[in-house]
Amino acid sequence: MDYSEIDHISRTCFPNNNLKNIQYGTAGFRMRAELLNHVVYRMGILSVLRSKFLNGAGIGLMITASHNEEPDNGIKIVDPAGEMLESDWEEIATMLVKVQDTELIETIKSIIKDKNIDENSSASVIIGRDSRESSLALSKAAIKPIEILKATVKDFGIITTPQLHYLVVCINSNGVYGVPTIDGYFDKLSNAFIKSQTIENKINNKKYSYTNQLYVDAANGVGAFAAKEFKKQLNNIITINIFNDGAGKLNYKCGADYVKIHQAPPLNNPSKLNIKCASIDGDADRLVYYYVDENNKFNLLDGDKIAILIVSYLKELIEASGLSINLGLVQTAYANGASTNYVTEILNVPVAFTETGVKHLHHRAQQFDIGVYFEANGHGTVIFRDEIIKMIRNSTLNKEISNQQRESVLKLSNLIDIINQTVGDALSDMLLVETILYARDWDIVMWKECYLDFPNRQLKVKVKDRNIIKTTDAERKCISPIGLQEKIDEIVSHYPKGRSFVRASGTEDIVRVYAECQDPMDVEKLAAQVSLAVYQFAGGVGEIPIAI
Ligand code: 16G
Ligand code: ZN
Repeated sequence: MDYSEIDHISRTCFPNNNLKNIQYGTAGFRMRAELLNHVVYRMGILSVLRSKFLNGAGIGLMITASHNEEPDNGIKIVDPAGEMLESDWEEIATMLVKVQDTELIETIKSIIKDKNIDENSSASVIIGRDSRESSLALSKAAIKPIEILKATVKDFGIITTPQLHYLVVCINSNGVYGVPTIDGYFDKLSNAFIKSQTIENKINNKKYSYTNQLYVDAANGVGAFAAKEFKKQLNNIITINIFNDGAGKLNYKCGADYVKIHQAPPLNNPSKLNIKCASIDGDADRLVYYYVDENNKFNLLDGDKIAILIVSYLKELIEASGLSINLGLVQTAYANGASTNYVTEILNVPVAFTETGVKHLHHRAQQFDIGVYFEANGHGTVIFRDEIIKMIRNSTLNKEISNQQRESVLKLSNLIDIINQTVGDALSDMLLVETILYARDWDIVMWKECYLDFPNRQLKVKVKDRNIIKTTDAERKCISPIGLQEKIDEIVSHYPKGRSFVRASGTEDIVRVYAECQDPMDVEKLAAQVSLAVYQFAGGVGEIPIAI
């Protein structure tokens, strides 16, 4: 491997800017774009090492800062099965980004030695970037060392994060998962959606009715490109009206994160009442739905509502198919308690909890035959075990089963193709939601009313060192600082159906507080009291607490 060139370019073009506290977090590295040059250069190197370590398997690199504001950017590495980078390599990534320029080559050599990497193995990297102005230069900086190290680079240019995950999986599965091109992605999802219109028998429930009009807030991000392509391909079936389509400022008062946190419509929202709207985030891996009703009330259908819609429909199909399939849902502590109650008590489907962050949910979901996972913020998907996919596909050919069973397995088989199983994908999830609403002939109000969320509130508290907060039990219990959990328990005990937890954010230098309870009048007070407890026990600084 040509280290002298790597070293020379590193020192002359991408010197370390010695950022303190830099860390490969749940979303990779994320910060102001101008600080990222040496980070992306070194991640280019690391992706080659990771690929060689895995005997030449394709590794993904995505340049994006998702829902962050335009001046930010970031980079994350995608493993060959479309999953997030393995955790011990996250530590290596942090270390590689931190070392001084003079130590870079020695560090690369020591990684090669420690990991027993065959330097002569081939290496391949698949790269994509979002639509930020800074993304092109950063992707060039990441590609530079990959070329010097003579690895193969497949640069797909401006694509959504889930498209990158799809491409990585297609390339590594030699096309079994799908055709490894952007056209292949659109064709796979669009064809399955078109097919769903013929195999789903829309039930006429007389009261509510499905409408194929959908307004999509694309956060002025890369998702607008993908949404426009689906609009074109699916024009005869669904009318997708895109706003915040790229002309405005990225993520500014729009997008899934804004809508979820502020519980308010985005900028440029159509003024019509009771119409079905969806918001995706800046890199199109999160989706929420919403509508404004006749009383001008904003109604949010977040990741929990999407998960429940999917779980209930899958359960119905599995039961009707007669197949023995174990279905489960994975949530985090942020899931509204009413959604968890609905799934466990009404649907009788098991719910597992994990820490925040896609990789945790994804891994837990793999333990079910069909695992649905969603964060309340709208990031999620469904994953099917390979044997279950085979079983479903084989059943569609089985002549011995009843018509009702065949119909269900055909529907299940087609749903598998609508879903981007590699990671949460806002547009694939949107097509899935539309398929289910169509099949049930539901409008958005009917969907919203299947259960009522408990009132909830999130606050942030600034503390001296957020790492003082340590949690257990999927972040639902705080074990440090001592005494804080007891205090939270005491506060919560005064509120019917009260629940609250605190955790250190993985993406911001703050502690997050979540609170929910039965009475909407109480929830602000509960959140404020818990925030005050955090402030007092965990060394709060500045104002107490900051409402978001
Ligand atoms: C990252 C995670 C997201 C999580 C969020 C929590 C991935 C790809 N993204 O954006 O899943 O919800 O962090 O942020 O894992 P927080 O730690 O600041 O609350
Ligand atoms: Zn995102």
